[in-house]
Amino acid sequence: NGGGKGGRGALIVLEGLDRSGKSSQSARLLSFLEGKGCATEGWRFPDRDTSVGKMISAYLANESQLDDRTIHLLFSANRWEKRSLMESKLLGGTTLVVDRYSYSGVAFSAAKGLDIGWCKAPEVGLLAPDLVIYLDVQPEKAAERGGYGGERYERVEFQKRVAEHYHSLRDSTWKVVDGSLPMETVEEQLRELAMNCISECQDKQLTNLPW
Ligand code: NYM
Ligand code: MG
Repeated sequence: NGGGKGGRGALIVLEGLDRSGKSSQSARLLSFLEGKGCATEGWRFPDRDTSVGKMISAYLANESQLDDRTIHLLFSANRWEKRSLMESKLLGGTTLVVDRYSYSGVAFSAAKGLDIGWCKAPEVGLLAPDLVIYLDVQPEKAAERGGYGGERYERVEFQKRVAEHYHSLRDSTWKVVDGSLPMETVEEQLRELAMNCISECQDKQLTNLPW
């Protein structure tokens, strides 16, 4: 809780394949942090509520067709349109638990065959997370979890390529959590990682993605 000591909030990102448990775990983490009296908000990307987000949502639902580079830039724009709000929330002491971020942007587009450097470029200048929690689940296992929701990208062969690209993006801010463990075990690990991150980053400056 930055509040008491006047420190900034933490930018905590959850990443993983579709059906890796990110959304459930973000919700659980959020209510845990709120219960601790920590100023926290849950965010997600794509943020489907903005006008850019609505275009993304239609694309994912196969209701519109867009060129691969065009949709890539829309996903990025959807983060850019939230950057200043993100910064002011963090500086104001609110911790953000964010379901997907730039790593999804790069891993999913690169899995289509786009150049990784090209995919990273529009992300440069966005805020760097203090902690990235990667929920590691085998693509085959994820697919068994009640199936996919019928959106674009929700095919096991594609998800395997996404997983490879995620792997190549790992850096020192990443913590890999075994997402196939029981939900309560995963939840406990996330709580500890998040609490440590929040107390460690209070006096650290916000930085931009190092890409
Ligand atoms: N996705 C998500 C991307 O391809 N690029 C991005 O930048 C982001 C944030 O959108 N299959 C993909 C990953 C998912 C899909 O996300 C929708 P969700 O978390 O299912 O709403
Ligand atoms: Mg999904």
